[in-house]
This record gives sequence, structure tokens and C-alpha cells, in this order.
Amino acid sequence: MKLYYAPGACSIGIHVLLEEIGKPYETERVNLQQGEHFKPTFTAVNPKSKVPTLAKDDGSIVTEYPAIAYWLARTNPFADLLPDDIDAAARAIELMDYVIATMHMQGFGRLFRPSAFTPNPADEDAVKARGRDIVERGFALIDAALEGREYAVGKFSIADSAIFYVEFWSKHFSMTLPANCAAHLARMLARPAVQRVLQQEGLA
Ligand SMILES: N[C@@H](CCC(=O)N[C@@H](CS)C(=O)NCC(=O)O)C(=O)O
Repeated sequence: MKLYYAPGACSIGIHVLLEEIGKPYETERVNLQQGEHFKPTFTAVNPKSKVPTLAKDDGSIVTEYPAIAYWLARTNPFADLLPDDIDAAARAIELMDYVIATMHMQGFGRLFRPSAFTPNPADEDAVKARGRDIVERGFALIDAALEGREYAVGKFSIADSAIFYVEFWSKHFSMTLPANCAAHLARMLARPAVQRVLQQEGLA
């Protein structure tokens, strides 16, 4: 199994899941700043030019964070990354999808790359402000979901890996996380798997 990743990108959440599973895997760094993800060696693997991308042992490829996380959880049941209870499992997927589709793609997307959301450079500050609103509203919802819980659905699951990467990103934009999210981030940072990933990605 090989994970294509970029340091500190959303792929960090999948990297954490691989460390939590604990089986051997390879990593290949993709330099997004240098546009490596648009070069033929990478587009031959993932024509969508995105990380995370997972190459399975049989050579087939899985893309899209929720699909990779779900596949890892289902193929490694001993790691207990998705609850057996169907309602709790649906809740974990619901939270993960909200983090990725809304907070990341709509919110942080506007903050990282406002030019992708408007053809007019003069509008970019307004785009960023809208991105910040989406992210802050998202953290308020995640904070409520975490009330009285250490992890999103009680025990650690694929949802926490996604919540972790947006919490981690909040520091780039000097955001103050609401209390339950701040405690969740601290809890995640204390997990040995997360510490190993931060070391491996050069972010410790
Ligand atoms: N919908 C994708 C989003 C992945 C994504 O946006 N990855 C970013 C890094 S955090 C990326 O590869 N960006 C490169 C680009 O868009 O040029 C998923 O769920 O995996």
C-alpha cells in the first residue's frame, strides 16, 4: 500500500489512519508547490491531481478522502476505525463528509486559494471573508457534536482524522478554536500515531 501525500495537506488525516492501523505502508511525497500533481508521473496515478491518493497492494487506486478512509476502516476491522453500530457509523461518515465537502472544500478552499473562486482579484478579500465564515460556522457545529465526548462518535474513528486536519489548519489562519475542538486537537496531538505522522511529514 502506498499513500501519496503532501506535508500538512488533508492527506495528513489518511496518514494518521495508516499509522493507527499499524501495518507496513509506503509513502510518496507530492510537491504541490512545484505542481508535481499536474505532471504525467502523478496524473497517471490520479488524473484528478489530488492528494490523498492511495495505491492498494494490487495496484488499484482509491481517491477521495471519504472513500479512502472508509476502505481502510472496512479492510482493517481490528483497528476499530468505524463503529459496528450502523447509526454511529452513519454519524461518523456524516461528520467526515461535512468537514471535507463544506469546511475544507468551501471554507478553507476560499482561504488557501481565493483566486479559484473569483476571476476578479479585487473580490479576493470578500472571498476569504466568506471562507472564514464557513469555517467558523463549521467549527461551531463540530464543537456541538463533540460536547461531552472525547471523540466525534465516542471513540476514535475516521471522522476524527478529518476533524483533526481542519483543526490543525486553523492555526495557519490564527483562528481560535471553540473549547471542545481545542480539547479534541490536543487529544489528537497526544496520540502516538499523530506524533509519528508529524515527525514523518516534517511538521513536529
Ligand atoms: N475531494 C478531495 C479533495 C482533496 C484535495 O483537495 N486535496 C488537496 C490538498 S489538501 C490537493 O490535492 N490540492 C491540489 C490542487 O487542488 O491543486 C478528497 O476528498 O480527497
